[in-house]
Amino acid sequence: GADPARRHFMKNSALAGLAGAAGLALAGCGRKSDLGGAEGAAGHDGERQREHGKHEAASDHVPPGQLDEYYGFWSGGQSGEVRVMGLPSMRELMRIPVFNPDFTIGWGITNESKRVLGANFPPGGDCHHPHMSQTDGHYDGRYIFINDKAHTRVARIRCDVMRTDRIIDVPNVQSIHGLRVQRAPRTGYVFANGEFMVPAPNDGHDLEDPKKYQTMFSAIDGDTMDVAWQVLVDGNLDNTEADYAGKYAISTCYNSEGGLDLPGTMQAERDWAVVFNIARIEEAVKNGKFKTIGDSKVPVLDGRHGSSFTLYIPIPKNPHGINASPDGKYVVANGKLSPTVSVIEWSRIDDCFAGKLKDPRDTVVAEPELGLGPLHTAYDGRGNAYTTLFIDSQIAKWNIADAIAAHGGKKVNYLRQKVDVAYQPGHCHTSMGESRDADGKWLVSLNKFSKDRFLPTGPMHPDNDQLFDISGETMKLVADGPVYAEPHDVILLHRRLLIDKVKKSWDREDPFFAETVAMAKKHGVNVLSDSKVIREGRKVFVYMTSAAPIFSLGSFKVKKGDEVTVVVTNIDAVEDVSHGFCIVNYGINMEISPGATASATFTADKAGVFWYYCTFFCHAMHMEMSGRMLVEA
Ligand code: CUK
Ligand code: CUA
Ligand code: CA
Repeated sequence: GADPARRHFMKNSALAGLAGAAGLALAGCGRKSDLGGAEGAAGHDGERQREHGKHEAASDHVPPGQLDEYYGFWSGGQSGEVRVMGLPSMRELMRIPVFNPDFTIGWGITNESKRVLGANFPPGGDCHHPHMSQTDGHYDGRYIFINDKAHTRVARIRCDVMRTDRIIDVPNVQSIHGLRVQRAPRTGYVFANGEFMVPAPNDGHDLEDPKKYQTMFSAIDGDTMDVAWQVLVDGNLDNTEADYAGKYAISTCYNSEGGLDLPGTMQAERDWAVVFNIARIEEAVKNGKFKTIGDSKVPVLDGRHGSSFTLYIPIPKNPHGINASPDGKYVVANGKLSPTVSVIEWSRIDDCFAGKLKDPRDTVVAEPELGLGPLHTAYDGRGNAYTTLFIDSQIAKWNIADAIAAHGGKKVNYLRQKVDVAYQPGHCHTSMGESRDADGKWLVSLNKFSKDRFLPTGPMHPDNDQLFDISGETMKLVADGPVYAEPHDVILLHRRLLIDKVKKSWDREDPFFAETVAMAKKHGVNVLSDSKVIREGRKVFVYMTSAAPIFSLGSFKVKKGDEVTVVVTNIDAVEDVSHGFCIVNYGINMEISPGATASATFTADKAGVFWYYCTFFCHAMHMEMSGRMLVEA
């Protein structure tokens, strides 16, 4: 366990930071939470722990040669990538470049990746929320969607090849933060929150008039990656979630005040969660009851207070995460500056939209007090919830039914356990926990601080993603996992969802490089067999194949100033024999895995002899897998 003195320091410094910045005192709650620590919970839960002390924590050890039982898809934060990990080993298996140029595979260099990234793509992205497509509340293994907070984009990753295949800009808003998928009947929509409020259109007018600032909730068609519709809201939008019936999406708002600085966002005792009525919105769009903004063709509806499309549920205070329980009954908004979470019952949202409930607050069926800084909640499928407490550096395990009973006046303790984490957790996530198949085996706590848990690495520390066994009555810490900045969220998926779907070589008909193959065809080139150099004015097309350990062209000649397109097709059908194609001093590298065609276009702006070589160690004679580009002055 952690040294109590150090934990105390961490808690106080986090509190001081918050209070100092905002000119607020949170001391009243602080005292209380000191009693609510792991030690403090002993009365009720200590007994339980002793009683069930025989339950040994499961091991994170996966013996050599054996496979992990779970896939984890980790957001890479401002690295812009998604990381594929195995669980329980927490071994990193692969990285999927999404918004980030990556020299490893030539992401941002190859023509195929530039078709995904778009022209003039920015230097990276800030991705927080990876979510897999679902069908009837079950993960379906098709796609993973992820947001880019830094450039207001949403990306789609194909699960069969684990590669990004679409990236879109979301119009009319600034910064996509919260992202979730429609669970039923299927995905369907990808729901995306616009976080920062700006004038609309944001064209240089109304700069100093915050009353004209606004943001919107967006629904993207996950099949076509078109923005289907947007709904204008009051306040800003933080995280979002969807129900299990396909009727609603719901987003938290921490800035109902419309504040422009930190104190400004903390004035109100309650902000809100806003519910979107999908059927009513679709109906209005169908009937043309929308406007468009500027050049954008996206239908925009007005969902501000008084609209029939939305419901504003008051939630204390600056709520952050919002998480639906896998039984399909509840959704929990996490209070952040309030020590509570608010349990909302979906069926009461039905009632409220039907006019049967007067007060939107009546949709809240419990508001358990858990500790300081509740941010996100996960579920085990056995009726328990696990909420991260950022300021307390803990996870609170609590029972949903007991919290509802307590809210109704019954004398029951809904708290099951509090465990210390190291330190300051953001999201936590359970195995299969965001689907009907929540299996309650593992929980990962994504801790923002690692402090003293790893060898020092300079002023910047890794995050610490801690693995807990939650299969028994009590949570048990199994492993610490250092990770590069700055994951926010993760999904943990049983391997059965993907293990037979993931391709081990590229299908020659794959759309990822179909445009390149079509170009070759127009040149009369069969990319599987031809080695050809074709000139069209100042444009030169160089076609070759790769088969360990040779490129089919040992050299090719161009003139200085030519626009050169090199197209390489890997005809090695052997699993795992990827080749690379790097031109020295030319900033070109691309990966060509079995069955793939890859291409890169550049200007031959330097005369001379430039060697190209293979960057993947593919063969005993890999060092010899090279050739020369001859650039005539
Ligand atoms: S957010 Cu980062 S800890 Cu972007 Cu889901 Cu809560
Ligand atoms: Cu091909 Cu190394
Ligand atoms: Ca607020």
